[in-house]
Amino acid sequence: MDFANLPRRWPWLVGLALFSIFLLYHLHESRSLSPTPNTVADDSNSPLTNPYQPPPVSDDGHFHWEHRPTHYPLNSLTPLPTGQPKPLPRVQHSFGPESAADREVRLSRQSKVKETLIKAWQSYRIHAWMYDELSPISGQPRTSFGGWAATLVDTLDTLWIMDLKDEFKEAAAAAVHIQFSTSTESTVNMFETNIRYLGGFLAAYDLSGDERMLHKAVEVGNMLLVAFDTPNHMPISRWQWKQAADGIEKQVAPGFMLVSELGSFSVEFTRLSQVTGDHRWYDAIDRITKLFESQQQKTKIPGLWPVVVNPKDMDMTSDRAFTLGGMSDSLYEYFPKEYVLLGGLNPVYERLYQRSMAASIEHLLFRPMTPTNADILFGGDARAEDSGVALEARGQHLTCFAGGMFALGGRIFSNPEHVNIGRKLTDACVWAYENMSHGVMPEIAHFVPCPSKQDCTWDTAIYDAAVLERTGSSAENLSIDEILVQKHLPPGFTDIDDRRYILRPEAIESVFILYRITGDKSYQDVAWRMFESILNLTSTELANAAIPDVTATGSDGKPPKDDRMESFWLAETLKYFYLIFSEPDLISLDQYVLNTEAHPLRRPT
Ligand code: DMJ
Repeated sequence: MDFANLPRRWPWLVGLALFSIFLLYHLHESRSLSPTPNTVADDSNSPLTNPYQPPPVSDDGHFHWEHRPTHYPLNSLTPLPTGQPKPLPRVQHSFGPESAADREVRLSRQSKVKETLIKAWQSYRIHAWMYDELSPISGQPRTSFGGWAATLVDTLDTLWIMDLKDEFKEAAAAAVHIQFSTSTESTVNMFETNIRYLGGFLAAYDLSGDERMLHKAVEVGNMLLVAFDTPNHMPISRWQWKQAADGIEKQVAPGFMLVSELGSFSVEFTRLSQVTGDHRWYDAIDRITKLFESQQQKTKIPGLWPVVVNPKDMDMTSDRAFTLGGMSDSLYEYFPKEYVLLGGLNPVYERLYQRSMAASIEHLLFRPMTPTNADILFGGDARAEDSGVALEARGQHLTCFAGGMFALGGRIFSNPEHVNIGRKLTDACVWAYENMSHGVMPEIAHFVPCPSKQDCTWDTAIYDAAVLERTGSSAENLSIDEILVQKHLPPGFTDIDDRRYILRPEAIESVFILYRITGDKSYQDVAWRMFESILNLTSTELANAAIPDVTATGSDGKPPKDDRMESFWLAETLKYFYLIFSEPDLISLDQYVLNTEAHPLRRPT
């Protein structure tokens, strides 16, 4: 060492020292996010040339989930599939030129949707900023999903898509300060955390490229992974986060879990592995997928999984209740979406889709008897009895997503019959909207199932008998006409089991997907009628409110309202209404898959 020249060289030496510290730091940090050493053969399957680097950890005084010791370390990790994504069939219709008149109508409808979003967002911003929800009548803030600003995170990508970039910037900057190391609630719902928060941050990152959104996604992902630290690596769905953070008590997966809660981590976890190059998340969902596949033909209705499963004992064969609706829905929705997100490189998702849809067509889908003999289908429920499978001819608003699922699956797997089924399922929900007195479908209703899906003729005697059966002894002294009036039953409906409309998206979701797939412009008109009806019932001074009974009529001619606005109103419902009136290449279904909370995630190219 030439000490005489040291003064001239010191800036260079200091630079070298700083660079070495930087390098050591990043090597250390990337190890803490990388798969367990030696368990993944190599990283060549990472879709990234620059694997994810977390931001420098400052001693911020907060607990970090990735530092919690693991009780059940993994012996091996399944990495993301390797290879070039397959060239999948085109999803969207090839749209031609649009007339000036059509464009004018479309844009004016779209601007009304945007206006509705802006009003709700500004009210949230003023009255409930950083809380989970705004109460749309009282203006009170509300905590409902962990206390991590659910509406803010869920709406990030909607703001981006609607070109509200200043609002996006403000929300993204605020989101950086959300603390996932703690929660205002003692039990956290991992399904909701995954679809709303992880999905929300991933889409915000995919659309904007804002690295801070990726860091937040990783934070949420690290927390979610702790719920998989169980002996068999199956997750806990209703999670006592505090005990988990303490790390003293070992966790075990529950013996009772809703099947959608177990089966709906795949899309978000896969995207997180893709954008970070860290396979731990993909490995976690791959274990669940393998369980679903191993039991698919062993359940009481082979091809389908029951509503309740047992992750603790890894058993899905006991429960007898089956549906495509609430508590099962996104399990099925995610098979074609996960296939697409993986660029067709894991064929298991096609098998899961094909077998479950074949069983659904046979056991769950039914044609309701309607006065106009409409050729439509609802997704009902089924119960596996010892004597055979019994159909419950219930239609749920939640099941309205199935039209979009069949249509997307039909396109991806080149099956026009599935696109056709998707259309009929979508049309049933549209029919239900249009036949309600205020133009909005209730949460759950019963219908008369036609004996055949092929043809069906209205029969008043059969309908009346079904209404009387559903009504039971409470209507002994009433005539059929009195019952129909008293129960506000539109023709074709035999009962309305749950009269709420809670600002849900599933019907417009399928209408949007069918429009993008078929190019049928009548779906834009359907969407507009739905939008006007929903707005007419739900608008408040501040935003939009849930409706406890869509059949009721108050003194103002409308049903009363509930003081509740779930974040999916901004994340999903308004996004779909906006997108159906946008240029078809905005969030093209050939470039994105939308998670079950309508968060668009980039497909591989
Ligand atoms: C949303 O959180 C998601 O769409 C979920 O899959 C079902 N329920 C709500 C919307 O209704």
